[in-house]
Amino acid sequence: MRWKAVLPAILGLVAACGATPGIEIRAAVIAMPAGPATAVYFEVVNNGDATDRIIGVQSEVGRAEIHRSFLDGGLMHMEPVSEVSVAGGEVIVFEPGGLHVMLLDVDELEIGQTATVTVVFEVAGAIDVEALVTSYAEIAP
Ligand SMILES: [Cu+2]
Repeated sequence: MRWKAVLPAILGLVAACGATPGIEIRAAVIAMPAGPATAVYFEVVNNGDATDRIIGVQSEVGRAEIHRSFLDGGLMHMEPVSEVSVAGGEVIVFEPGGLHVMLLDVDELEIGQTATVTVVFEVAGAIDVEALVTSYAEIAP
């Protein structure tokens, strides 16, 4: 039977089409740490119809918290966020100047390496993403 050879090709095709139901996390990067803290950025896509919520984050390379940056009086501040709602069909972008995963007491990292970041959803559960360590200049040119 040729099925064994065909199945991985089919699975690969499904992944490439982004046809996965539910939550998808893409383009995950970790800004190269310049000190004990840095940030993780990614896009969360809710391919389903129902709202889900990010209720926690974890990482193998540091203590992780959800943060939001905001401008106040011309100065950039940030604050912890306890949860992030992602409506059905919605894309939420974690990016410089907005939502991010803060990594504290972060390990030494090298550009080009990947590290696992776990994003915990209320419904979808824990989703692991491999985040690529990237220079901040490349993330926020
Ligand atoms: Cu932060």
